[in-house]
Amino acid sequence: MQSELRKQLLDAFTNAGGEYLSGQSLADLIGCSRTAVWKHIEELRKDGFELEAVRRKGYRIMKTPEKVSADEVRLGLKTAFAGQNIHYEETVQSTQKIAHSLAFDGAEEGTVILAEEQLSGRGRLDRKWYSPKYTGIWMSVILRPNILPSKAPQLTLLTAVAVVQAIEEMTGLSPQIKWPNDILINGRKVTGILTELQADADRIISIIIGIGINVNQQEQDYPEDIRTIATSLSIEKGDKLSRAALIRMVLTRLEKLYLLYLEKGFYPIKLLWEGYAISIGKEITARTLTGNISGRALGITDEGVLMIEDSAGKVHHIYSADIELAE
Ligand code: BT5
Repeated sequence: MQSELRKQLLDAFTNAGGEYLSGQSLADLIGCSRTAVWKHIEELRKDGFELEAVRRKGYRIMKTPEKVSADEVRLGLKTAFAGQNIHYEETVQSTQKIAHSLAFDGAEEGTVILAEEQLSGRGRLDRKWYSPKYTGIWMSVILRPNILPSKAPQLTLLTAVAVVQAIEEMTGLSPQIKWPNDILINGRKVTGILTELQADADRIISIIIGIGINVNQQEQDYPEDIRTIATSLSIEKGDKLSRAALIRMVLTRLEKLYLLYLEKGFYPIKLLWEGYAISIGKEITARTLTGNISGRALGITDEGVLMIEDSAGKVHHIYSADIELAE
């Protein structure tokens, strides 16, 4: 919808203070047909506005969508750097893309890019991440750890622990982690993490951690191809949740674990991670770019690499894969 028309329409509803406005008066106001008004109303509904239509009375606004403002997130955020600088956008292609360019331009450590909606949210290997408006947390965090590029995957595992702890704290639910980057509740995916790097051969310049958390979606909000594999905190909890509060919890946990990691290395993170891991001791198949490996998941190494023991007793080290659990 053209933004000027949309603004006029929303202003009219705000000024009406909950009273009905007829289709004709709206049409006159914004200078278009009643059919066009109806189309604009449908667009607003798609964006989370609740608009009631009553015959012979017209339309009135019942509820505006819940946005997450950067100020609301910052309010009460007690971190030293994570989220102290928030770059907020309503609609983006991908928060990762923006994060890359801000990082390249020297954005400080802990800078967060937060969007209400992503038009081409990305997963690993160019897969899509479905990121509808006002329902989830779609954010990227810029970190600048002084570690070797080969250690970057550890930050994915660290972030998974931070998100699980935040979800536990907020909802009392018990999420589990499927190596390396999926967070599941009752076997369905509630969060995905994507770690990307800007690095020289032997030095990380910045690491960009993309976090996608499904918060307030309902089952019918998902496209069919992921309806049976995805869930949201609201579906699992039966309640709507404050995205701003959850973002604060994630950033607080993330900073704490990150500082621990910089001081003590990966080992303490590994111990925490194992406490939440779904696959350890189970029969799994790892689908890698070079083929599949099936066997029992032994755990992760001190570096964060997954170990699978096949039926011949050979232990494979897996650096990157999608994992399937045997039924
Ligand atoms: C991931 O990839 O799980 C990483 C997702 C990272 C998303 C964040 S949002 C903020 C930042 N900006 C971005 O553009 N991305 C990051 P992967 O393991 O490849 O999983 C992708 C698969 O998950 C897809 O192929 C679908 O099957 C499924 N999927 C897509 N959208 C989903 C959703 N909203 N909830 C659950 N599953 C989803």
